[in-house]
Amino acid sequence: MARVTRPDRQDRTDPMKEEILAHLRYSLGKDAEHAALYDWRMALSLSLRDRMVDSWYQSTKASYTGHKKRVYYLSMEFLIGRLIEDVAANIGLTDEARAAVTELGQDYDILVHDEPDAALGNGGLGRLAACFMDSLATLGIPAMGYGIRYEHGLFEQDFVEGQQIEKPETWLAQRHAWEFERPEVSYKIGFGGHVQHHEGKAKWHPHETVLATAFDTPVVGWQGRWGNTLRLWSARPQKEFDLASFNRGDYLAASRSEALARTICRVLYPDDTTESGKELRLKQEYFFTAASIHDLLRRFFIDHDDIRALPDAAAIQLNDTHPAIAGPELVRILVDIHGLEMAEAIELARRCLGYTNHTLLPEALERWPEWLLGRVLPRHLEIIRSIEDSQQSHHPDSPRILDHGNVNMGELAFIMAHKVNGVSALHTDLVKSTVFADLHRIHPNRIVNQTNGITPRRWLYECNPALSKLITREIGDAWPADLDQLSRLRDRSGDHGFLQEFMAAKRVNKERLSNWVQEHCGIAIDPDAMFDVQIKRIHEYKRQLMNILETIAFWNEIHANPNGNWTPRVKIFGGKAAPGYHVAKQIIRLINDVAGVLNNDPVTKDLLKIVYPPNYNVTMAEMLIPAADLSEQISTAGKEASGTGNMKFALNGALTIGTLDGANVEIRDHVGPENFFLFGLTAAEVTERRSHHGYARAAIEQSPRMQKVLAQIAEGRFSPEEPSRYHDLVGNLWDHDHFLVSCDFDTYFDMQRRADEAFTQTSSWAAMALNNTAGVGWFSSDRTIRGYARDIWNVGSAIDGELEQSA
Ligand code: 8GP
Repeated sequence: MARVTRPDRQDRTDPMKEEILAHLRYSLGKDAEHAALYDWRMALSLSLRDRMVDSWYQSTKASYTGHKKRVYYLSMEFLIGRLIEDVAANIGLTDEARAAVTELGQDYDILVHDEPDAALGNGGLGRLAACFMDSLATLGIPAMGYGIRYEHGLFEQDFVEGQQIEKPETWLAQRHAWEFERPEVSYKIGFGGHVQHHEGKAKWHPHETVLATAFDTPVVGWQGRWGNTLRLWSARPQKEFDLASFNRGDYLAASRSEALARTICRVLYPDDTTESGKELRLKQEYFFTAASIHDLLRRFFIDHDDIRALPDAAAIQLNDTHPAIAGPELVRILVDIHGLEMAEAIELARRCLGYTNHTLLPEALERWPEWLLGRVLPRHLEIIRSIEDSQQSHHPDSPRILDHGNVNMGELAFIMAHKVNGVSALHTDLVKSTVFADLHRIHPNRIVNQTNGITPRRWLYECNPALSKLITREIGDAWPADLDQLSRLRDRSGDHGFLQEFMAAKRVNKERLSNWVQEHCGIAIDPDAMFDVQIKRIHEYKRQLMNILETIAFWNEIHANPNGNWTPRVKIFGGKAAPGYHVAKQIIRLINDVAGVLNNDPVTKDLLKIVYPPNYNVTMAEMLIPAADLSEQISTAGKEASGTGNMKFALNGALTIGTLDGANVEIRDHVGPENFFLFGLTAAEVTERRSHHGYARAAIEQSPRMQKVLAQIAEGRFSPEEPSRYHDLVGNLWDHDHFLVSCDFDTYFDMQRRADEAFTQTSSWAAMALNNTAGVGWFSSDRTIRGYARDIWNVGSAIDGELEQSA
């Protein structure tokens, strides 16, 4: 396969500036004098998009002509964030774009910040999908990401009197610069109705249908060598609107079908903790999965006649169970349309499918009531029964898919996939020994591990120019596509001058953040203080609660000895709670209440501050992570499947304070245990401790420090206007504490003081920070994708040599 080369920029007669002006005029209908910020931003984006298109076309053509096997990554979430800087960096145009915009009299940074942060995801799983898209393109693996083009992404968070309120997100209120609408790519997706059986054949007659239409965003990898497509589906009514009803004056009836279609892709579900809208979520899942399966089959039949060759042409990856209906859908098409026998269809579908598990939390494992699935997808329920029968006939002791009136989507995904993967070594072991223990016994070679990774392009090169430039000066510019090269920085950990430069880059980022915090939160923070950051979804298992309790304990300690030799700290929080998750919302409120008291305490305010900016998103992460000294990864061991924030922080030279959970275990191995603040029970100890009745009370009774903090909260020290506000939260810690805050509290507090002490030793801290950056090259998502390509997908790269590096 000929290598796809970067379009030669010298060939172009129009420099960037002319292209921007041309887009302003011909795409936006404005001239420079009348253009608003939106027009400039769009013109810049469209100019950058133009520069991606050639490489994107060439790649698509090369995958067709080379008959390359493709990866289809099905995900309900793609948390892509902003794209201007990402695209410019990947195609090597950052400087050119900035210069052009500046010459045109505009402020490049203001344009960049005008772009909405595309938040088509909740958290880790969605951001992982976005990093994977970047790596697939960088590695030249022909791939397509399939998801939903939600009209409203993840809600915008605001705080009113410290409480989270949710506002609709509106990223599509303005035109999305990067996408191409494909009205000609459209599939009918049915719901409901009945199944007709005749002469051994089944035919599904859906009751309602919507059209899925495609919107394509090119995803071009590092240096523009290869481009893939993110194809997001939007729902359209099959019949535009009912003119007869309209003419009768019944305007609501006239647009009923339109309303149904729009509802399907209107919002991203915050997650499953809200009961309402379950049926709609099931419809969303089937909607995008079915459209994607139709689409990949259409592509397959362009150059194949025999459906039996599908596994050689398509690897379909299910990002969690959300697209698990892909198994029954593919079987349905193979049996009902292509006439295959059920057993052969199941086997063929299995050879195409892989399933990634992202969580062990029981509430996050999807289960649909059988009656509901049968009502929305009657033929699929029949097929699920056939899959169940086939599994039971081979393995009578197999766990059931259909169980007590529910359809277990985890079991379905497992049984229909040829490989199932966990996302860190520990998580994969736990998948084998807990949720899927019985299935693992029956299929011992099916579960594999693929430890998560992050794209170094966005998470170092783009978000941390100060450090990137220093690294490039030291080791050359190949590292963004070969992150293992960072290990060469280890040699410099004894070089005082270099360490000073390394920390000077950190300082630049801390100053930038301090200014932002002053401007947006009205809080003065000192860049000399330790910046301690915990950013992620708010959840009991992630233990933001333990962090804020420790903050109060530290505050008490300072009060007891105000002239002590304390290390100043800024505690930074960021994250959203699912709207229906009451306890998580209480934790947010508590953090804000505590911040209100501590930040105004004249005794401690120069030593301890709390900052919690609302509406944490990808863009905010890009600013917070480069400025962090300490990364909080403190989940209850055995609960965080992997984490990816932990990798981003270490890459940017923050030290981790953390438990042996998820990928923390592997990060610690890579950076060296001496460069990591470890505390807490192990996963095995957590299980053991839970078996002791009253473990929380016993632990708290042994910790006067924690008792005092809990008493202060319970007495209303942080909520004087409503002293009982946190009674339940505190009561729950004494009586239940499912996530063992009580058991890890003291060791966490002690380890924080060790971190304080270490931070005062500036040169050894710098060396530890450098060893983090130097040690985490392995966590590039390029390495992860190489692992999937080799162990799960059996695909190659269209760029010579790209998959040959060690995975
Ligand atoms: C997350 C895991 O919690 C995190 O540990 C992991 O790093 C990440 O997936 C990527 O593997 N899980 C989710 O985001 C998740 O389960 N989201 C549910 C809302 C669907």
